[in-house]
Amino acid sequence: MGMAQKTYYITTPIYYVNDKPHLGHAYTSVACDVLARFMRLDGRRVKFLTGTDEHGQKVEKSAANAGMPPQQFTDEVSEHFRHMASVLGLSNDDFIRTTEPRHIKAAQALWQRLDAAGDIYLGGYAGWYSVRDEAFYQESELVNGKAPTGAEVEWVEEPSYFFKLSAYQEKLLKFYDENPGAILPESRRNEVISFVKGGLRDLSISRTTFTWGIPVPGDEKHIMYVWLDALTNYLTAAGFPDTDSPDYNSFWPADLHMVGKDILRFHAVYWPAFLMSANLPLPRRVFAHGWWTIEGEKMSKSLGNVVAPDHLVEKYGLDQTRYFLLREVPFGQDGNFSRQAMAERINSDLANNIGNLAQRTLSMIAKHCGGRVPTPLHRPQDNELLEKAQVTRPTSLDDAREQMLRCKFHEVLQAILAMSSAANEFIDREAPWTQKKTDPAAMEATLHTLAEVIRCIGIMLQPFVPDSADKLLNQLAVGKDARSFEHLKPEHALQPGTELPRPEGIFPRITLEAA
Ligand code: ME8
Repeated sequence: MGMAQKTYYITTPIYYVNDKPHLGHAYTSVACDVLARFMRLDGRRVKFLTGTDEHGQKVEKSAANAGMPPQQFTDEVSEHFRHMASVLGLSNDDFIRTTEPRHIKAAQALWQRLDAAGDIYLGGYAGWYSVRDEAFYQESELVNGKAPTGAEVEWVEEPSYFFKLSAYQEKLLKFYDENPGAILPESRRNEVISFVKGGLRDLSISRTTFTWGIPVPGDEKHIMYVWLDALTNYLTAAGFPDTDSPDYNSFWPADLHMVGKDILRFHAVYWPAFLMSANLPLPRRVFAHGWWTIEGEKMSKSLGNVVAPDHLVEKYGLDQTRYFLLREVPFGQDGNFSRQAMAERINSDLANNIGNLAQRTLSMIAKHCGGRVPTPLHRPQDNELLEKAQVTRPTSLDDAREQMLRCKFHEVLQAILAMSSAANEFIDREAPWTQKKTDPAAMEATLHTLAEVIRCIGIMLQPFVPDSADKLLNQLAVGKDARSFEHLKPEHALQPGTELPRPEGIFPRITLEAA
């Protein structure tokens, strides 16, 4: 029996085009990129999707404010998100826009499935709506006349189709119960469960008071509620409604929908209910990450403290930015961005720890080993350190994989840093600068072991800091085809005598004044 290659389908939220990309969008996208790269290096066939959410009242209003027809407006603004993807070095395989024909077709096909299941009926909506949240609210949910998120609400009364969400309460609770890993982190999962236990009302899924959306099949006076439209993007990109297509068969259901905590309810309640109604498999996991503030303040246009991804990358470097975002805050918790924290993190982890290890080792090899990979001796102390470094012992790579599947980025990074610290202690203990005079063979052995640890660190760092890891591995003359996790194994160790390029610094220090 042939083993089919394992696949991994991961998605970012599709971002609203009313706004320019900022640190928050960059965060979600970088986290997904790291996972996508990790899974590829681990031998999986990956589909990594991102894109833009272009319909609805919020986007229509932004277009009107910009004095442009909505299509032209979305064409322009969605480019900012494509640009963000390239600035952040994202390895996305697709970029979806909800105004594309493939998506309109998929959203209408999903509607028809819900309808065929008997879950759609025509009624009238009278209640509160927040354009900023694109969400309906109960009178009882309002706080001082505003949405619980603080957004303005307006009174809406219009004919509307409804989805029988109330019929899915028990089925959803059963699903959460049977799939404890379907919503992470656990605290968020508990919030979702208590929300659903509190009772579900049928959901208004069409609008009639504006036109910027996907027409409801068979009743074109209605356009689809933007969240029903938007959530379908994940299916569209997997080839839906063609459920016989190779893409659909390889990639649906998605392995992970990564979202911010603000939009968990849509992904963990509405989306699985729609899919159950349509008789389609449910995504394996939704992870809701935390919220960033800037120097202790909420990010907002009025405060003028919105951090643009371009700016971060230009000022601190791409890899430094990516590293900071995933290392600074345990993933799932809220975080605070400050220039000081950024500078400290870059210096302590990248420059002083990993950078210093590479610098010391590679410059000694250049000077004292003729610029070639030195000869190992396999002493007990070498083996002990390499045991730690090579994530070859099945448990360690399994650990990293398990941590990544559960989005514990900071734990994987901590493990890599611990290897680097152990190697720095080894170099101090062995003192190759002394061995050079007393026992040159021991010096060579020490440097070989260190270079080998750096090779493993370089391989493991690739998903997080791809450009720097590439440079690091280039300096060790590791071939491009010898960098997957499979190559962590000792049989792929650096070959003595291999000529190495001239070393150069990879992780520069930054001063706080420059931050
Ligand atoms: O909600 N901290 O799009 P959106 C962390 N179109 N993450 C943040 C953040 C912050 N301060 N600000 C934004 C939408 N984000 C819908 C999604 S999906 C079918 C439709 C991130 O442009 C976070 O991922 O408002 C959040 O969920 C997302 O941007 C919201 O992006």
